[in-house]
Amino acid sequence: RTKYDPKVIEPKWQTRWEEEQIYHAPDDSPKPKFYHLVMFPYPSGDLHMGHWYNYSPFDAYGRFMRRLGYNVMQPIGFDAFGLPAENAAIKRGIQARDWTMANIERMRKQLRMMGAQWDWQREVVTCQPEYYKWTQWLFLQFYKHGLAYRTRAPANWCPGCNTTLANEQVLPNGTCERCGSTVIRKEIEQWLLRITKYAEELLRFDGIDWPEKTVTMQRNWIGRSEGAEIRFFTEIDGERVEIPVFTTRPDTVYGVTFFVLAPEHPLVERLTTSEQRAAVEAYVERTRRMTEIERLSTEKEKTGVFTGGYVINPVSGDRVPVWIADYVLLSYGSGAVMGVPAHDQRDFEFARKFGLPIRQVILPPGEEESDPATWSEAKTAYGTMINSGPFTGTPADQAIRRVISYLEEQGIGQSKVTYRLRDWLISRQRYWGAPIPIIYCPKDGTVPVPEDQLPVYLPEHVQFKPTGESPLRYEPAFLNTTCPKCGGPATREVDTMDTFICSSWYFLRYADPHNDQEAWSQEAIRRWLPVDQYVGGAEHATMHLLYARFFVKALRDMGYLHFDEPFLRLYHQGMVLGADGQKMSKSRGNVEAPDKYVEKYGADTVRCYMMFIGPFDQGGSFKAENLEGVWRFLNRVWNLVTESWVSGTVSEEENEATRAIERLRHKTIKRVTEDLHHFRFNTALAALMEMNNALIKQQHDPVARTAAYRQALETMMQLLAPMAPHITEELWEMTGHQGSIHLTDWPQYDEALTHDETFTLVVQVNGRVRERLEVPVETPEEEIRQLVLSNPRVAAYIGDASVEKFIYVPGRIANVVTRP
Ligand code: ANZ
Repeated sequence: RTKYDPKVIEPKWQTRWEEEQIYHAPDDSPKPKFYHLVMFPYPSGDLHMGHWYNYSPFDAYGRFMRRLGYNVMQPIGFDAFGLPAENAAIKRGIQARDWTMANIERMRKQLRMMGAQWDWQREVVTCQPEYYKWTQWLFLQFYKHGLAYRTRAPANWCPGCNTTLANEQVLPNGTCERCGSTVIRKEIEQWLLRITKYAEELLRFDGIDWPEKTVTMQRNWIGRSEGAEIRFFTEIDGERVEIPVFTTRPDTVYGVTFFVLAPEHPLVERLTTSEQRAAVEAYVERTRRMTEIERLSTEKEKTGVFTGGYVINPVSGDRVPVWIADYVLLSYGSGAVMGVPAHDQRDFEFARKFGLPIRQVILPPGEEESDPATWSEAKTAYGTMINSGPFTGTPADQAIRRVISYLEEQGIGQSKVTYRLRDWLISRQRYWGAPIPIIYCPKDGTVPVPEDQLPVYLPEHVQFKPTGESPLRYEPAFLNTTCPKCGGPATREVDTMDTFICSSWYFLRYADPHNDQEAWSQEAIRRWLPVDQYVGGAEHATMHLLYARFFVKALRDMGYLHFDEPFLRLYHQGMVLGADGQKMSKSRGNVEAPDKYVEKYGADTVRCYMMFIGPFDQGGSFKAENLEGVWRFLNRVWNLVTESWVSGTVSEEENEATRAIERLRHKTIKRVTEDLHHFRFNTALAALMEMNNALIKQQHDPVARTAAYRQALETMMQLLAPMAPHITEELWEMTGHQGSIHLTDWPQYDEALTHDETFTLVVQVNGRVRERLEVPVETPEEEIRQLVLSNPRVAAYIGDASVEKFIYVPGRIANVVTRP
């Protein structure tokens, strides 16, 4: 008998699998494809516990699908551009590229040690020119189709990282997602992608199976609002100036008692009177230092300043004062709000604070009109229009429609849909990213780099200067170039692209990773895409997962793709926590590195333990001592198979014992199959543990030398293989099988054999037959007794009498004898 030694068998099989390329998904397989994708890692240094927690069950699922007969493509790569590399380079005086490539090398080793079925032939590394050439090419396609544009726009500026951030990278408390600094607003020239063009389509999730929570998060992020635009107007220096507002409640238009502009609104300056100028300017300056999130906070006390100007309500004819206030955002709607304090809570608070009039114009059902001075909050419910001139009396269900018709007839407004989603700001004033392939020529202006001149190489060595500008500005060899149009001197764009661009298309590149003629061939894309199942963290709900959908839709419209949604089924893993139940973090001191445990127990134990922690989507605590339990389980499997495998002829006999073994086998196949289909890896393992224990119990019985027992051992190895690929492969070989266990067909079960065999128990009370019960064979006498005595009919015959004797003839009769 040999000892289970993962240190020997794991590297052995990893090498063999790679030599034989058994996990490569060939392009020309006749089997149905299954594109199985996991979010690729950022090469930050080492695979951490979270990677193991994510990848182990993911891999088990992919292996399961392969065994079910699919040509499974399970690629891996590295999301290799981004700030951490640049920050590490600055801190340590090394180059970002060297740091990144060294980390990738380490992580490749660790990914191999995991024993997952990665298709290494398809690896992509986003910071390599072979990849980012096509990232740049894609940018040019977006530019050509009017989906990329440059504008001077206020940006979220992180003073800590010295760069702009996308809205999605600013936390709800207004700080930078990466470094925690307070984000400020700053105006600079930047590139944006027109994701808003797809807002409407991005709200639909047709034909895809995504977690409801993620769908809701994306819907809220896109934030569709239906309402109207109403053009208020005024006269400035004898000129009629219109100021549109967006409102979801055009039915409240008679209740407007003031008007509010975002402090940055372009008309603020012209509307402000000289008496109010100093106060207005001070307020504008103060607002500039706040984030959108702080400004929108409903807890915050309302602030604002009167501009001295007035506008006319085009529906009621009322003249109302114009204020500025930070609760109105420039970037939403039209950056202006009609103040209806009676029916909007923020306006109500604002009016109360500044003593502005409040006028009720909506009567909610079942209420009487009342004096707003007695109210403690706005009446936001829909209702009948009152105090609204010719509209007075219009019922709630017609109010909005009628006001909008009127606006349209009069040419003073129309119905309008507004989205919270903003265009995607992709310029980063940083070095370690894909250069934006644009040239600025004093004569020809903005000129895209011709496609045949791609890639625009990112210099491998740069000097970092704390200027807040891209270090590329200080690299003359990069900066200075010639204009592709006129041949005159010109300069390159020095900003690089947000790394979320790289990850918005990597799943397309996996289908055709070595193509140096195009980003992908139609043939490859049609073969592999869309992704059948995507696994990754829920934290990507609004950025990566929204951007990738946008890319696919835009590229489809350009004619490069034939499908609408990138990821048909999405699955989020839970989070693996420290032993204390807290998130693992350096500051808590509860971080556990997986390598130590892989070293001690081997990858199979760590993999299985990860799956055993709890339901995959719920996460759970990593408790080092619990690895022992899994380690013992695998040892018991090892010992059982190596000790009780009978080579050569076995008995083909069939009897009670072999039939019980067969039922156990079919039952376990059924349980494990159903569990794996539903990502219930913990219960699948529990079923295998039970099977293993049952077989161990009979290891020295005569049944252990039967074909049924031997087949049970084989099935157990086959069912365990997706979770513990090395030990099962080794045992498979040791027990004389040809070829890899991972290429065998998934065991099938017979539904009839998954149920326990039963017999009809005749139940007598005082010798007379009173009941018949279907009972599983092998039910112990104690259970039979309980079953019989708790049966309602039997109980009725016993009545108040007490049971004197219980006689059981196994497999046939139970007789209850009572004493009156
Ligand atoms: C008048 C009104 C009366 C409003 C009323 C609401 C209730 P959602 O649903 O989020 O789209 N608004 C419009 N533009 C704004 C901006 N740039 N910054 C801050 N607030 C803005 O909200 C739409 C409502 O938010 C609009 O409808 C407007 O207030 C305000 F009883 O107009 B409402």
